[in-house]
Amino acid sequence: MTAPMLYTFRRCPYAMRARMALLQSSVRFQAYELVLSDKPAEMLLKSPKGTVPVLVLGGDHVIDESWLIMEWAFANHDEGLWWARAQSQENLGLLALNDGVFKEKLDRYKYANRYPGVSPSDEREQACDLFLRPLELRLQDQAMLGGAVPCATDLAIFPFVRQFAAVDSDWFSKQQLPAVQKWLAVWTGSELFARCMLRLPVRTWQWFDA
Ligand SMILES: N[C@@H](CCC(=O)N[C@@H](CS)C(=O)NCC(=O)O)C(=O)O
Repeated sequence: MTAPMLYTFRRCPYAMRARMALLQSSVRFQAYELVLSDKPAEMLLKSPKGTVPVLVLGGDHVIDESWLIMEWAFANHDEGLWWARAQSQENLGLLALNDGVFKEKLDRYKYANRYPGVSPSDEREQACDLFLRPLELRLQDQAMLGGAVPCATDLAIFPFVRQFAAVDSDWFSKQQLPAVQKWLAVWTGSELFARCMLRLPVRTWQWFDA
């Protein structure tokens, strides 16, 4: 098999989860760090919807949804059962909330200027009510979403919580979300995250040898 090739964007939380899953499952891959305003024609031919990440495998096999890239990665190698533990009803429910209402509120909070008439502080409050407080309750009982140990849901979700926290880190640090704050600090300080945030030159294929 030719090496998997990933079109990616370093700061995209969907691309982060894909890169971490590939690294965690020991898949050796090449990566193309693109410029969002100048997506390569070859990528758009393979995935016309134009979002990253896109994983190109041998032949015509293309996976252009981050969660499905994670599934493919863990199907390759998953000694720690990171994928299996992500399949519980609770974890799938959390993922749906993250990719749905939380992402929507995050965008309206972070990029408020793109949403005229929207109150960023209302969006932030709703994001807490609908997602971060339920997440807090889960994490008060267990260190990770996989239980005592991580799973694919942790990887899929924390890049979005990180983005939310970074909009106003001072405000975030003062919220009554101690378990979420601790969990986020563990992940942002992890070796896996550092490896996934490797800086690559743009518009060129490189081995992702983090
Ligand atoms: N459902 C997709 C969403 C991916 C997505 O929306 N990625 C953003 C970057 S964070 C993107 O490529 N947006 C297109 C653009 O900005 O042109 C997935 O999970 O892979």
